[in-house]
Amino acid sequence: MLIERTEGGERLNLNSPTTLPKASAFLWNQCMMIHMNCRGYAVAQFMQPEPAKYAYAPNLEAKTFMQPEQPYYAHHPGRFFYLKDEATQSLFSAPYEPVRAELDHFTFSAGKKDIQWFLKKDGISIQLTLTLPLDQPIEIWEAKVTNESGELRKLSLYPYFPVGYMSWMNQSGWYDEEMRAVICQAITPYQKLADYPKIKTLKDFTYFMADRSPDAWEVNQAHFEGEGGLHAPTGITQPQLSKGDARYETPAGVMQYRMNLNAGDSETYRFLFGPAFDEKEIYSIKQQYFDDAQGLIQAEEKIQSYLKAGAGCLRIKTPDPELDNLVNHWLPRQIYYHGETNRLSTDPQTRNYLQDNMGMSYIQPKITRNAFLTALSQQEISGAMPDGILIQEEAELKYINQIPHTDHCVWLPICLKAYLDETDDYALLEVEIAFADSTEKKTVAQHMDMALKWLVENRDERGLSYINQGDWCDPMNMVGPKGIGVSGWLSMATSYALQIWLEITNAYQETPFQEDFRKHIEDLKQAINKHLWDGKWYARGITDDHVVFGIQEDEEGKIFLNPQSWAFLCGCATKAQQQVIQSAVAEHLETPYGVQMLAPAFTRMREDVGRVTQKHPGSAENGSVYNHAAAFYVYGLYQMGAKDKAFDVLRKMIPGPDADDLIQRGQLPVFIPNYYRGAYQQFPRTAGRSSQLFNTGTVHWMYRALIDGLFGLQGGREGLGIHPNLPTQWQQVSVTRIFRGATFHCHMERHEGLSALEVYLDEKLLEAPVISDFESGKSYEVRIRIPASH
Ligand code: CEZ
Repeated sequence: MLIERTEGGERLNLNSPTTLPKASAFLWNQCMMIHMNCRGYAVAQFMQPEPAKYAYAPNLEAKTFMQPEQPYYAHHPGRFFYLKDEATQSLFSAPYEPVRAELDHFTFSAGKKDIQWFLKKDGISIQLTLTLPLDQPIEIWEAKVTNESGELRKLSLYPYFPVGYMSWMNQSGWYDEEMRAVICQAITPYQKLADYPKIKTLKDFTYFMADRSPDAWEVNQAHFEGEGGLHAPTGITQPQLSKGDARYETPAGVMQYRMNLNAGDSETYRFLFGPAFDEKEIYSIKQQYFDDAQGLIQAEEKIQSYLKAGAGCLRIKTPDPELDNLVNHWLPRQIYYHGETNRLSTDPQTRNYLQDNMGMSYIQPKITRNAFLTALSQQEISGAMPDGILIQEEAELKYINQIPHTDHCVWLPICLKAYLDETDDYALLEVEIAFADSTEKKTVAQHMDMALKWLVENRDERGLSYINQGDWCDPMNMVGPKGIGVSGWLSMATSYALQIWLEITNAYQETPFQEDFRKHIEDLKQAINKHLWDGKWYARGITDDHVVFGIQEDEEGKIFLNPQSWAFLCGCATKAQQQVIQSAVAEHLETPYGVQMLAPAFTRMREDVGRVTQKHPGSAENGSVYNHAAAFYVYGLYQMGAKDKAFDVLRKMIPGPDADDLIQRGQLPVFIPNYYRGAYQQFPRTAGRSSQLFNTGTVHWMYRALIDGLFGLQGGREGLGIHPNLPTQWQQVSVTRIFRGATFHCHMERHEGLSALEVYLDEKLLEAPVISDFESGKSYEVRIRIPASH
């Protein structure tokens, strides 16, 4: 078995370091995240408050966001443990890199609060565990070495934590006896005088601390590696590490522990690795975790209860155990990660911030509420939303947030609806807040009206929405920079946003712009059909030079998924059009790994579309199975009632369960990646390969599609509505739905001879499929009888 679930699905184990060499898992806490690859490579970042590293690449690294398909190489940052047999001098390393010796047993085990490895080689077993505390950027490592060989073994264990190239200005490292730590110090490189006040507050120390004194150590990476290379470092081939330091040299944390292990005996070592402001802080960390016997225990309890609070509102048991496992364990965890960390940025893109918080509606709605208020307080008095939301006092708009995108306003009502469905907190609409550029206060409802009016006004004479340098699709930057080009998708999204806003306001208090908005919805429908329908599907947009693109005549980028999905959502397509579109999507976009974002993928630059066409065909927005876009399609399909197709597309977002599928995707089903490679026709060899990137808006929409669509347990003003859309092949499912503080144990089953859905609440048949009469804190049994034909 290549992968295996243990502890009731709480853990997922991979039993090879080579079959899925990029397989990974991630941990996070309130101020850091670490992405651990099964072979020992790591990418870790902490917030101070901007994201920063404490273990670096061996050369100067550009500051950038997390990369898809992160390439690993021998000197890539990682956490490694060499084990040398003193008698035979034979060497291997845990978890697998850098020695790459064939192991007798390998298990990489992804858990929710920890990552573990169980390894065996020549009668010695090594168990590694990585955990994080709740609120400090610290990796807590435990290495347990056991002699299972039946005879006395003389061994040396060498944890090797490369620190990398810290700075071209100043970097050094030494061993401190009292702290039992390798301490590395640097100055974050800078040149502007104005940066100095910030620079001097940074945590520029990296430490690697042990709970017991080593026999020897090495801090100089080059001396450690020597001529032997990382496969057989010179430092290790000698009897003892040379206790060196690094003086404007690249540091590493290496220690040596000699042990004489009798048969059956084991030794356990603990280490802490992380950034610090100064030696005083390092010392206090030592006191907290190593000098106080309760330190590590308390840390574990805290992170455990923190993670429990992110369990989400669905527990399912369906005929599909892999889906159950993802939904019950990993999906809410990934949503929680987004909602808590904002993808480790201080200026999340507005659309990401709103969608990430949409997901939080199902996990911790209070956070969603605050996020809406934060976002709206940064709206301009013109109604426009900024490209990014500043969530730290000194944050500024960086990278992609300096590029003008026109879609940010549409996410407001769309995400707000999920929050209101879940909480019924319509009082939020009455909260008064000011603007980024005005102290005048208006209610949330008025802010929303203004956002929608901004969208309505930012349309051309045809009535279509301007795209400027991008919409949802970040790199579609050359369609409308002259201020002429329009987005087909955004025109639809604007219509959908208006409709959702009318739904919200009609359920509470009508907007004064109701009539106006209604008219715009109708106008948009006309304009979309007049200018963008190409006979088989909707075009993606019209360029600055009035060229319609994403149509049958195009050789590349003929068909884009988003305008099709959102045509379903905004209701601009007739029944007949919907059918034609579905067939076209099936023909051009569907693959065994999910539905592609566009096809054929662009192989050359299209200067009237932009940067997206320069991405490698089949990667990211250029025709991958971009799961965020696929999730919109799923949501649209559920809205149309295409429940079997919706499930089929949704299911393909999860790697496995077949070994072939897992190997091709190269990823464990412990998160949904932002994409799987597409260009299925053009590059079948790489199609399906995971980006390994767990930052993605997909998860919120997937969860929402499960709640509103598949299980149809969506909240509303009257209470919990019940409209399941189970795939035809499912006879029955059990779903525990936590909703507004109450717990509903729902059992859904198909029955012959039923003409309509029947819902029994504690065995009493309800008149309509909605549960209104319930109390927070109580549990209910709900029996749902579904007509066999539904
Ligand atoms: O970023 C995402 C954005 O965070 O791409 C999505 C967009 O909706 C999200 O808001 C689709 O474009 O080239 C680029 O700039 C890329 O577009 C990336 O930044 C992209 C990556 O997937 C990073 O997560």
